[in-house]
Amino acid sequence: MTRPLWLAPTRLVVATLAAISIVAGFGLASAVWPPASSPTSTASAPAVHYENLSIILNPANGAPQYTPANFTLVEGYNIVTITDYDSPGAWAGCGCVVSGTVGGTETVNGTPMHVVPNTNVAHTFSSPQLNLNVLVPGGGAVVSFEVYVLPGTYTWLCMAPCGADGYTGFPMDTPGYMTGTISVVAS
Ligand SMILES: [Cu+2]
Repeated sequence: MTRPLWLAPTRLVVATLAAISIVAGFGLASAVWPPASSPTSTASAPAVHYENLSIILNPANGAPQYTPANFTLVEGYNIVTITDYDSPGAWAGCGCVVSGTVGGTETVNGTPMHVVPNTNVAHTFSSPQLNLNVLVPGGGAVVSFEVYVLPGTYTWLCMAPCGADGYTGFPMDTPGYMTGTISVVAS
């Protein structure tokens, strides 16, 4: 029995269509699946640690104090918020330039600033080791800044003249009030 003449061309067409489908399928697969070397958005996103500080008036002696004064940050990017419940205070002669933060800015009540008006800078959050200088207005202001830090132990202090003798005296130079320790742990 002889094979019908039309069968061979049909098989050829079917085989050709199958081959095209396989090639097209691979093309689609490679368009959908990223190569193994491509970075994924979730794996490489840096984690940010958040730390909230307040400046309150000590209930026993009325002196302004950071709370907590000793705290931990995590290696990498940290966003620190300081709420200052002390009274507003002008600081004549203060250049009040922000340094050591991401972008060289801080926000005061949500407004980004590189220089903070010295008509109200009650305290600072500063660390010479980190070249960090953040100005903190009083009267309930909320200051926020981002900082990149490496593991270690750093001292912070307030540099505004809030002591009994201006730039010296309680509570300025008193640990737990206007100076303290930042511990940065490895991420
Ligand atoms: Cu101070």
